[in-house]
Amino acid sequence: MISKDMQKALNEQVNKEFYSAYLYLAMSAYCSTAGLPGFAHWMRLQYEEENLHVTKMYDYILDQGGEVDLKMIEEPPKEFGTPLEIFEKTLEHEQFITKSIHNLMGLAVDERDYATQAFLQWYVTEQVEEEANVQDVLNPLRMVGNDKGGLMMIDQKLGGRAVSAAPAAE
Ligand code: OFO
Repeated sequence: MISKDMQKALNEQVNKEFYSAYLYLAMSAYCSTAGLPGFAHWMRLQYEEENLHVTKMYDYILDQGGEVDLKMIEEPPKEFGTPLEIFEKTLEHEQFITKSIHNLMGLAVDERDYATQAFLQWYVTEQVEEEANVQDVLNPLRMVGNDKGGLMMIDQKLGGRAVSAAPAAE
């Protein structure tokens, strides 16, 4: 069982994870149109990961006898600028999501809701990986600057990103 406050906070996080998925899908479309198939592939996989983040939390709310409350998803931007700007925005977004997960964890601690703390630990760890994955792309992007050859090499590398393991079973 979860409190009403926790139910509301988890539903708000579901909405943020949906927005993340939407944002990455918009970024993927933008990169495809810009002739950057590797970047588009990376963003598309990110979109799929976000859908997993949504459904994992959705299932938890239901498993705890709570009510799922799906709100309207904000429209993502259509323009994202250069590859470097895209990844700077991505890091900013993931840092925002990390903060949001930490606030949720703070609520679970305040409420002495041990089940939700255990559940959220997966997201805390996942956010470390999310930010590190973005940094791994951001660093070479900062190095190559506007050099077309360098950008093409990074695009090729991102095209090889493999699907990451599904979230561990509960
Ligand atoms: Fe769901 O972690 Fe990214 O946003």
